[in-house]
Amino acid sequence: MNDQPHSANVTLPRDEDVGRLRAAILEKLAYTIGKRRVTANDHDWFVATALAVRDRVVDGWMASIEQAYRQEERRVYYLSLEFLVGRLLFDNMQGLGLTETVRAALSGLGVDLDRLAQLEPDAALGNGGLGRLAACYMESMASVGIPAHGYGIRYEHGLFRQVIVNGWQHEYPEEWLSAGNPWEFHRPEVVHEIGFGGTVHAVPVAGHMVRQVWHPAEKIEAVAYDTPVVGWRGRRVNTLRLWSARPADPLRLDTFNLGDHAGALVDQIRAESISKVLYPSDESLAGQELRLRQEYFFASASLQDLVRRHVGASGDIRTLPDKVAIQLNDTHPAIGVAEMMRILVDLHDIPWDEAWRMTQAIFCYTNHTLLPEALESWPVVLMERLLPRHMQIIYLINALHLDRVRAAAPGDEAVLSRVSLIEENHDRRVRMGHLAFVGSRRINGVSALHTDLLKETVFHDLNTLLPGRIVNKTNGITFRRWLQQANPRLTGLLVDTIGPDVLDRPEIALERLEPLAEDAGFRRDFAAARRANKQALATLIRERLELRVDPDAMFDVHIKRIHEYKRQLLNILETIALYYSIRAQPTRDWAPRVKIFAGKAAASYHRAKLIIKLAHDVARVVNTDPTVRDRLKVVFLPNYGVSLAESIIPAADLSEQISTAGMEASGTGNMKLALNGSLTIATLDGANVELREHVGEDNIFIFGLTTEEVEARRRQGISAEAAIAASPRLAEVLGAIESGLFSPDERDRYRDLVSTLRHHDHFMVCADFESYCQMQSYLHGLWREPEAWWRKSILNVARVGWFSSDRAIREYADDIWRVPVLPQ
Ligand code: B1N
Repeated sequence: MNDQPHSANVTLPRDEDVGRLRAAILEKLAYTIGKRRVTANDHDWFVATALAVRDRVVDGWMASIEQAYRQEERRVYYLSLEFLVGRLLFDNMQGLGLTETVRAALSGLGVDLDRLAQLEPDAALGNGGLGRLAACYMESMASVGIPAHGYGIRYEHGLFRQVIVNGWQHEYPEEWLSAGNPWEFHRPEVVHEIGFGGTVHAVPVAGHMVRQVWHPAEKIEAVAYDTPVVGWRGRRVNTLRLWSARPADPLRLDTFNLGDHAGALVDQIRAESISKVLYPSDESLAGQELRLRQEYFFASASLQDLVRRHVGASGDIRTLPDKVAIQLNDTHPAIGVAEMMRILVDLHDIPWDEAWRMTQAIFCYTNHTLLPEALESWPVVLMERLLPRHMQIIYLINALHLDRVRAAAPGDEAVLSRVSLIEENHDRRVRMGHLAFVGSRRINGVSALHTDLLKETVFHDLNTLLPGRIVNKTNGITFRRWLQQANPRLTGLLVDTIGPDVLDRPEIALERLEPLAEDAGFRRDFAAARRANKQALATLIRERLELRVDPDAMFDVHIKRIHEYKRQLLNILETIALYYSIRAQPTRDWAPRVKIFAGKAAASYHRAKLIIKLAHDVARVVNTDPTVRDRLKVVFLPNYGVSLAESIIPAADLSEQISTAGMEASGTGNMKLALNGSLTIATLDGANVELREHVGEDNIFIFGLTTEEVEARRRQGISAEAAIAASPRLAEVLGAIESGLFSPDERDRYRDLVSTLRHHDHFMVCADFESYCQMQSYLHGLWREPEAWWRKSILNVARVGWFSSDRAIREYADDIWRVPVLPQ
């Protein structure tokens, strides 16, 4: 268990506040949960506490909602299929300044707040960085005072629980709602009907006009669940509205009465399956019909909801673009562009051209990846069957779009086929990125490099045709969660040394840390805070894996989804090389190192699962080899998620950000680790490029091929034979894996894997191996000079303020949404 105190150096709560809160908790325990102190278990205490805290949120929430109505504020709608929220207790207490009051109220009842907090299940409604970014942005929008609503799906099962059995990943359903969710408010009265399938009929209306009327074959309902999102210091409380699916008719009574009891429930199951489970596909196309149903379900419910709100408040649909900005988090909600046109043209009788101008003024789109396997496209036949009216609308958008293209580039058939919303190779497909692009006023990438590549690659032609729409918004992270909550020890030290406004304006205040890098006394305190965090992580590792690690060893951390482009394999190969070096010179004075891995593989991504198995096979050999003793340990922590990240990140010394250059759009773990004092070993990829600019090139450790060099290599061919011939240690490592040295029970286990590395090194694992190893041994040396290491570590903390999600959100507010923010 994490034994950290969860907050530090805060003023003591007042006795009367403590007393009131204690009474409120006891009231919840009695009258909502139905228990007395003597029979309450920890979970009851958690729920009672959460409900008492939630009560304190409500007034501010209502005030924010009323203010938005009264002042007719322009609102931001953030549409995302994923919100990787994690736990909420500390977010809410901290936002309201209640943490110490709650702690004292509970301790008077003999209950420990930090123990309770561990009982809250993570809301894991996301796969990785994209979903976590949405959660950070929701928190920052409330903190900088933007009237914002998040819209998504209330999945009954979030991202699967990862269990490792004999080194292999197994997936189990995640049950975050099984004991109820104390934060949400069910809104049974907020319901929208969602149609699928059926036919479209042209109905004549006044004059020569016709109206297209869609008669869906299937109707289901989206019902709202609201979770308040508390901003820092309770400045504003916004809403995360998640939709749950239910059948329009719960039971077919006629079928039931005929005795077909299961058949009578078919519609219910079909409807409810839409919000049943999050697709565990990160950076790959889910592809199934159910996924498209999820996308349309939540996009349609959200647009109906916001249009109803707007028309209810202003009475005029035509002012929608003045009052609303909709952000599409990747293409997952891009069908919303066609849905908006349907709402405007078919339901509100707005002429097509005007509706299209309105739509383009309302939507903006964030692209998060260039990986071809993640660029969404849907077969035209599927769209025609499931969303016949939307397919017509997309055809018309495309026809008008291509007319403009023809006018701009007469006779250029190649350009025409590249910018068409319909891909005509093999089966015909709708390119969702293209649809999002033409329907949006702004398109943004998530790091400077990624945005440049967007302009050069997937959106090259569209950017030429519709110039000026693409802008960059480098990602950010919320420091409230990733520094204050996750690392109270470091936060306490920062408050003591550079002052309490590090909590309010960390982007500026952290700079005052800079001179303290030269202060030996401060370095000692800084190292001591980190030592305590490492001790806590060592305890967690011992409890979960029955493995002892030395808290004085370098904690070398590689935590993220398992993917070939993220190159956990490169790290494992280097680990094996280090293992052989230690065995070859067992008496040399090796600085101890713990290699820590954590991350989930998509259930169907066999190669990623094999990489997890290899990490375990290597761990078994290394950790039990008596000649290695404690100088190298390999750890794989199962079931990575937000809460586990909060335990690992404050204890990390070295951050692995080693993706193949050009492939990681941004990364955000890189920012979280640097903020907590890790040094970074990295390729020039994603936001690592900007991290280097901020922390300075002496304080980050860059290796490997650049994006251009990777491209050039790939053009030459991707055989790694030359790289292997030039590196005896790489040859040795590959030979060992291939021969079954780490898999004596199944000698061929890694044959294909190694053969791919040798002959089709698409991810440049072999190409970058030597350069990576050299940087690792340089860092090994640096770790032996603690004063130099801590100096760099402190400078990292001092210089990463820019990566705050408040900064990112302010940029979105100014350049993209055109909404005002609170002064900093
Ligand atoms: O989005 C993050 C970035 O920091 C990461 O670099 C990027 O890899 C990540 C399909 C995705 N891009 N695309 C996805 C997720 C789920 C899915 O079904 C694609 N995730 C990212 C935040 O910008």
